[in-house]
Amino acid sequence: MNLKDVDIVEKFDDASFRQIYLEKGIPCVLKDRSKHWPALSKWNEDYLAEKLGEAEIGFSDAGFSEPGKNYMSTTKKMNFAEYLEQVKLGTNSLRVFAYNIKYYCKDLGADIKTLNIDMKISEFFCFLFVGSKGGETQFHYDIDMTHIFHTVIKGNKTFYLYDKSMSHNLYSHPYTVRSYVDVVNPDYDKYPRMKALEGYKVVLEPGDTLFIPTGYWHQVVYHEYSVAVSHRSRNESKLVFMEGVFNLFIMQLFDRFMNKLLGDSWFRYKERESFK
Ligand SMILES: O=C(O)CCC(=O)C(=O)O
Repeated sequence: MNLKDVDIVEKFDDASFRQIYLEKGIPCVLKDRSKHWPALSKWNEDYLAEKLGEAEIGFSDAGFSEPGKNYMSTTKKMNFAEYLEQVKLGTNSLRVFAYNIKYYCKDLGADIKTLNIDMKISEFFCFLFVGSKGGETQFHYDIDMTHIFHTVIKGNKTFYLYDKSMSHNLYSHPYTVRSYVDVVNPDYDKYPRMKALEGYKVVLEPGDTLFIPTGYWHQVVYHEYSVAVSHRSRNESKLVFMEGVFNLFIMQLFDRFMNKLLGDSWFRYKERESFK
């Protein structure tokens, strides 16, 4: 498996970003796009607990990848304040996955400003991600086929990234946006095609914004308590936009229906297909 470093863009200009990364679909880390956000200085645990502590949130665990589980399904609900207490004690590796912060908490939402990039970036679909040591977001690409700008506010975590052309070597499951391989501990006996994988690895730190092009596979590993938000920008291609609509409203619902109907045997069928 070949893992390259992601380019770090220190001096941003829109034309170069568009030409070198956006149009070619190559990820990069943008430095300082978020330095004017109040979130970077304000979002300590006490402040988050004050603003969001009472909210009952659905949390995800590693079972995100277990047979029969749906993409984005949650495992447990609890108050955010209770979760933060458990994280402080190091007793919880659950994660908040894609919680619409601008919709559910206007005060925290106001601490996130624009990225000052010359693209149509959705202000409404701004999602919060929280996790801690031991937490992991398994392999997937984003179902709506948008470009993602993922900005870390606290802590650091590692992203593993692969282009869509690597789907075959990632044993992607049909009717889903999921792969069940683990690039951190690759099992080459079970998944020999993984040896041919070529992708990127990057450790993100507070203030870094990772650009994840449409349809890019990613697996995320938390090394410590980390808080991040992601912005989305619609792909300019109508065809890609339609693929996102199809994924969300047809493919995903079909997969959920089959999960309910056939459970484990539906998962085993998709797994067999992924080996072909
Ligand atoms: O950081 C995470 O836990 C997941 C991030 C992710 O999957 C995304 O932004 O699409």
